[in-house]
Amino acid sequence: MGYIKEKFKVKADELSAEVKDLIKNHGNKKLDDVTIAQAYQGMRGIPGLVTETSLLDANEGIRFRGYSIPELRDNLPKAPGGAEPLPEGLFYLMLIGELPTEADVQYLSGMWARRSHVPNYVFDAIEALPITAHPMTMFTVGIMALQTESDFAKAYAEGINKKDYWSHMYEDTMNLIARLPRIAAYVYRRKYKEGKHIQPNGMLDWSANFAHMLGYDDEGFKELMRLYMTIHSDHEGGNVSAHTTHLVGSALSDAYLSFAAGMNGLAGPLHGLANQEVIRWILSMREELGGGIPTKSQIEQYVRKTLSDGKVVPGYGHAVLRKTDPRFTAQMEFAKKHLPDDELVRIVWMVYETVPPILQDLGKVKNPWPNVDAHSGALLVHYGLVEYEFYTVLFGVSRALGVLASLCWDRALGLSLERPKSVTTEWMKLFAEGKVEASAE
Ligand code: HAX
Repeated sequence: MGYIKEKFKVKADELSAEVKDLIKNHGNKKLDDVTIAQAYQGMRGIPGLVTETSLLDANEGIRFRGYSIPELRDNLPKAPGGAEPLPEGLFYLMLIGELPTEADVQYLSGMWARRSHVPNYVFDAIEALPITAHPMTMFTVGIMALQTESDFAKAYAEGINKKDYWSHMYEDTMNLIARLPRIAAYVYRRKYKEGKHIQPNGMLDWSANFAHMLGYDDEGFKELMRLYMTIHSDHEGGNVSAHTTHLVGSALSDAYLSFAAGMNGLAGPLHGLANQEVIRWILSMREELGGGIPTKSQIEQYVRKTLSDGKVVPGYGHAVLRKTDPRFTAQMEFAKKHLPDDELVRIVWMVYETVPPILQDLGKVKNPWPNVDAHSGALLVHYGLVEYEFYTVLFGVSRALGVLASLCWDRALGLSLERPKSVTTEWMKLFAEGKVEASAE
């Protein structure tokens, strides 16, 4: 057993004992009351999930095991000569709960490089789809084809003890994270670069190798990938991709099945697909206004037209956050340092000055501030990755780090099958009139 796996086992045993005590001594303590509005409106704010890897504060933003994004940028190991954190380090932090050393990060880079082989039938499955298929569809089909490799599914079929579930989930997690960049790059090169594929370079770190396989060997792009893969990885447990991965995993579906399900959620425009929608929206605005940098009043008019057409302004708003997303700020800082004069970046910043007061004036939008997706596209376009339909795949590769680390914890803690209670509107009406009592099934 590798030393990270051993360390995870020690941590998991400790926490499992604490969780057992917590349930035994305080299991009946109420976390919250649930309102009728919460049941109809997306279960906002109901604390019904446990996720160890990160915690979101509405005003402060995400913290990974207690560390904010600026703190991660200061404290996680970097590539030689680089300034952005290596996502291998963030994965270690999420999995083990401690900051990694340089050696831990190198160990993970090496392990993922060694495990990165993708069998040909995965590429064949992607090839079977029409070239017009969305990259997220190709990506998910690739992940599903790879499910044949699941260590967890094989072990379960052979009849393993439930105490060992975590060990097989750990192996699946490491193998899947190692292989995702290859699958994602294959999708990109197949769809946009005439099927001219680029072989991996096992000497590079995980993000740099991904950039290389996509066809971008620029050092600036590699740094962007390291930052991008770090900040998109996790956003506590209730977002659609994390929650779906966890939910499907609770049926003891393996990591491939669970993660592919999560990716189908990420592919929705109110979640991860918003990153392609933002750049599509900005490019259409620029085209409609005849090119160049629009004025603030032109942007304002375009925003108002979007709203009056019954559409959302992509990249703005959030189900939990109530301030500018620190993931947006991190990308803005990257742009200020590396590409302050980029035209698209300047438009993104003008949109940032224009949109919040308009959304605020609507009176119903709970968070008028930008989220992670409002900035990412402009950075990618700058380095030449202009095929915006691919952007959610990049998000998906990163999201694997958080949701798969969480899946290891789910199995290590022996979390139960997820099965909340549902009721009908007829029942809700009777409840509102005091004619039935809320009670567990
Ligand atoms: N533009 C226009 N209207 C918006 C809006 C926006 N950016 N954000 C919220 N609203 C509207 C909602 O559609 C809702 O309107 P109705 O009552 O008419 O249905 C109202 O304001 C209240 O919504 P809310 O409570 O503020 O927001 P929700 O928690 O329901 O939804 C969303 C959160 C992220 C889905 C929402 O803000 C949105 O649609 N934003 C644009 C899409 C987007 O950027 N999604 C990415 C979010 C981050 C993420 O997951 N990234 O992967």
